[in-house]
Amino acid sequence: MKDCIFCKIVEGIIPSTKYYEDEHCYAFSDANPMAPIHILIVPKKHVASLADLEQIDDAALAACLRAAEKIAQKLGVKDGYRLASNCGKNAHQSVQHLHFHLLAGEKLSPKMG
Ligand code: DGP
Repeated sequence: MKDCIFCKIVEGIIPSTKYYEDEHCYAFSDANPMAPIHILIVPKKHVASLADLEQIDDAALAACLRAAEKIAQKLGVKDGYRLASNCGKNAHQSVQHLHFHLLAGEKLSPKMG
């Protein structure tokens, strides 16, 4: 989609540090890391958020979720990770292209809110 930062990253127009890619999804470093490992996993097809899942195939959604464990294994993540997706204003979603934050590399806050 025109004017979507994450579409431009997927297309390689905006550079990124890639961690994983398959036919459905792309994963890259978050520009504003909140943990020693902070990677964003996005579907290649533009969809704004979890509120619009009917616009992407189940295979694309599954690929994003499965990518997290693949990346964790590739990076040798020990003792777990968090996978989170902010959806909408109240959750402070700032980029309107569905993305999953993969956070790891330290003991994460037990607070989710
Ligand atoms: P959220 O608040 O859930 O919408 O998170 C959006 C994340 O996207 C935020 O952690 C910072 C990251 N981000 C925003 N713009 C860019 C960018 O141009 N490149 C990269 N790598 N990350 C970005």
